[in-house]
Amino acid sequence: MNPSTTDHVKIAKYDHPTGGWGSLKSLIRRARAEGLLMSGIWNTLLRQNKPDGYMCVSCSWAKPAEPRPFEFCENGAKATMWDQTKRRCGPDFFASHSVNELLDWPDHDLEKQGRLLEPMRYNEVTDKYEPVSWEEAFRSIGEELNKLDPKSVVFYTSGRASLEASFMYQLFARIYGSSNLPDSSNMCHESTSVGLPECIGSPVGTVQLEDFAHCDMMFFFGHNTGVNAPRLLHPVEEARRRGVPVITFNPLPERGLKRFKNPQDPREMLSPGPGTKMSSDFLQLRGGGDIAAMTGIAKAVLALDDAAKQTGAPCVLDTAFIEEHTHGFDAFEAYVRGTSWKHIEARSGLKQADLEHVAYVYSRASAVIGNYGMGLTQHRHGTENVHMLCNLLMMRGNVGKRGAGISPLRGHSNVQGQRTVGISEKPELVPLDKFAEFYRFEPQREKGRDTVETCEGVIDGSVKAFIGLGGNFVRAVPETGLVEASWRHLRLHVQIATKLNRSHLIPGAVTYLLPCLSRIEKDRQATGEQHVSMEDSTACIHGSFGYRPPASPKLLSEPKIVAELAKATVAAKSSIPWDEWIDDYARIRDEIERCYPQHFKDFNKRFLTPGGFHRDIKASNRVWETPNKKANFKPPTALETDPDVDTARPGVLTLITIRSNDQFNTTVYGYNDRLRGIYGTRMVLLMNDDDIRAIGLREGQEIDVISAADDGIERCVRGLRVTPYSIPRGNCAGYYPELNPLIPLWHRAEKAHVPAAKSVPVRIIRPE
Ligand SMILES: Nc1nc2c(c(=O)[nH]1)N[C@H]1C(S)=C(S)[C@@H](COP(=O)(O)OP(=O)(O)OC[C@H]3O[C@@H](n4cnc5c(=O)[nH]c(N)nc54)[C@H](O)[C@@H]3O)O[C@H]1N2
Ligand SMILES: Nc1nc2c(c(=O)[nH]1)N[C@H]1C(S)=C(S)[C@@H](COP(=O)(O)OP(=O)(O)OC[C@H]3O[C@@H](n4cnc5c(=O)[nH]c(N)nc54)[C@H](O)[C@@H]3O)O[C@H]1N2
Ligand SMILES: [Mo]
Repeated sequence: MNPSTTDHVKIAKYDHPTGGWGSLKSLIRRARAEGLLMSGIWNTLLRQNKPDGYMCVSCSWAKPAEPRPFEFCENGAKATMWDQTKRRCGPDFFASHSVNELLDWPDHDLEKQGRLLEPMRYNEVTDKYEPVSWEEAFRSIGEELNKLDPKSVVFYTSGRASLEASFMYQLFARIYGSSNLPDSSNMCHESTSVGLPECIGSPVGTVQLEDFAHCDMMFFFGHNTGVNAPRLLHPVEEARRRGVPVITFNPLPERGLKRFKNPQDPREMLSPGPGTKMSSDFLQLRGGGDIAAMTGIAKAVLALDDAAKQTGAPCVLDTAFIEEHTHGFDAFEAYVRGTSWKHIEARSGLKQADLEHVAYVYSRASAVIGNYGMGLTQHRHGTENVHMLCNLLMMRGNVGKRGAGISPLRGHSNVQGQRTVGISEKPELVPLDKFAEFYRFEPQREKGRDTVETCEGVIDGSVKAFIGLGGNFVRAVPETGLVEASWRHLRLHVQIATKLNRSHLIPGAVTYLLPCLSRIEKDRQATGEQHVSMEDSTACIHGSFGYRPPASPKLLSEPKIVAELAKATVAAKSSIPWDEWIDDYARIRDEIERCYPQHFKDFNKRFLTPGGFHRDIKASNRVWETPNKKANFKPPTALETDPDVDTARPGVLTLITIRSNDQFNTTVYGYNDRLRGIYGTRMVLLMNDDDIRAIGLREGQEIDVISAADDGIERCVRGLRVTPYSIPRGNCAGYYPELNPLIPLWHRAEKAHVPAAKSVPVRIIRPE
């Protein structure tokens, strides 16, 4: 594949704040590139994240009931423009490029061709995609599915599809006889979905948007907020103005949590100042050092509590909360006391005095929010990272009260909601009995495959068919080499998508590309215009109203495609009136309410509420849905988040894979990462100066990177540029998905199976 690079590479220091003029300039350039400058796109953006508008297709951050005039950020606007581009990728394009030729194109160039226009079928003889009618596509896919063992068929969902589409999709899979329902969440916050219930009995966070206005301290662990959820910078900025300390832990000095200039505030934009200082303290810890860092803070909190007891001052621990609500504190306390500062410092890369300072600030705050992202979840001990943040918050009663709580910052705009309405490979999380009773079919009760188990099945041949409701599975998963090679043995490969990506270029025996409407577009069905809904990171459900004309008259909506696939495959196997549901999506919402009454009461009425309606999260009210009905302290098994990687071996570095400011997951908008000062290329390896010297490299040199997993599998990415950067020794960083070929499939979070993409053992070699 051509590397992700251009002829105009520049690496420079970027000292400007996030937001500011850089943000606006970047948007105008993007509008021009997509042919949208004079197209009404600015009017469209005014409807983004508004109660009567559409929900942004980028991140999952909360949408306020009283939005700002511009309730969008630089990256949300980029996502809209990328989605609503004037470019079109129709049959002409496919007639002039073979699939083999396209495999050489970088990710950016594939998606840049624009919106897919009509259904296409892969022709092995010509090695090209060719147009096919919808009727023929559905008929043929149904016929293929009915020849296969349902257990060998995987139904993947990327986190963008609506609640309505997702609910129908999982019903279709289950009626067909499969519970192989992996989701992008398996690569993302599954460590949260597994770790949080063990501690607090809820798979989702406990914080709502208004809590940010009432907190008096915040933690950020491993989240690049300025890039991946920029609208969250507004409540953080407001909190900073109130003097709220924000303490950030990250191996990279990410700009967004350093300085921010609000592009929506003319006074700030016109003032020459550097913008708001977003983190009161920024602790540049070693990658994978979070358990150690949090143990250090907990240790210092215990020391402060000991001192308070001696002087008769009020306790620092919230003993009333611990006694009434929790279990396991004694074991946790013993673990913390038994861990030495020497180990904590060595593992975290931070100083005792700095962690004591954090503990002091924490001990003075009465309502604390713990925000986190992929820096905690994508490790071997990702679930223990999540436990540890719960432990730290629970020591001072910071769960289930106003202004406080745990705040996993989810990824895709509806990834959390999909799990809520049944997209899950774990049968115990799904109301199967209700489905069986309401829709008269016998669902598969065995556990299905998650994402990495799907990859294993593709490699060993037990997975025979893959249907993707969005996403770019082959590019997003680890072990790219083996997965791509084995993918070609699939019998059936179907992708429902808006734009061309690399996964579409790896055909099976029978391969279809089914183009769909984006939710920014109007969706007309028999009873008129339809709306959909999604759940944000704070468990609020919102309606989303399409606004733009469809990119092509031949596109179908995701719910419609799912219904037609179901009709072609399992028409007579349940009592579901697929056509009636499609005629009026309100009927799908009624069914969601019937299956999930606790969360979706009066769904059709309430989803129109400005700011959405909040799902019933019991832990937010200190009701713990754990087996012992308590909130549980869970001590970690080790200080190290990635214990089986021996980075002490000479020449082994731990690679952190990251996103740039110019991408949404595998969607690469461009080659500039303005906020990190990297222009014109993504083929960089960010390294500590001392490591560069120790390994005998020089700045700008081209190197190859290989896996240091030593498991007999060769993994290599060629042509990276040595780039000195502020990063702890022993760590290096580079972009996802280009570096995914280096991640072993087995290198994943225990239990949750999230690929450990933030701690990949690698070595550097110089090309001959
Ligand atoms: N514009 C834009 N928005 C997005 C996305 C996008 O690609 N582009 N993706 C969406 C999706 S699906 C997701 S999941 C989220 C992802 O949003 P994030 O959770 O922010 O994910 P990453 O970009 O992978 O960045 C993780 C951060 O963790 C830091 N980090 C790495 N290792 C460690 C560690 O061991 N400890 C700590 N404390 N920090 C560490 C990295 O330096 C980086 O700043 O964003 C969503 N929003
Ligand atoms: N090394 C490494 N690997 C990672 C990560 C990492 O940090 N490091 N992050 C992981 C994470 S957090 C995630 S969530 C996954 C992401 O994995 P995925 O969710 O599978 O990937 P995306 O890049 O979000 O999918 C992009 C594609 O979705 C399609 N698409 C866009 N909009 C729509 C729509 O409205 N409908 C439909 N049907 N299709 C649409 C387009 O065709 C586009 O090409 O990657 C994971 N992989
Ligand atoms: Mo994600």
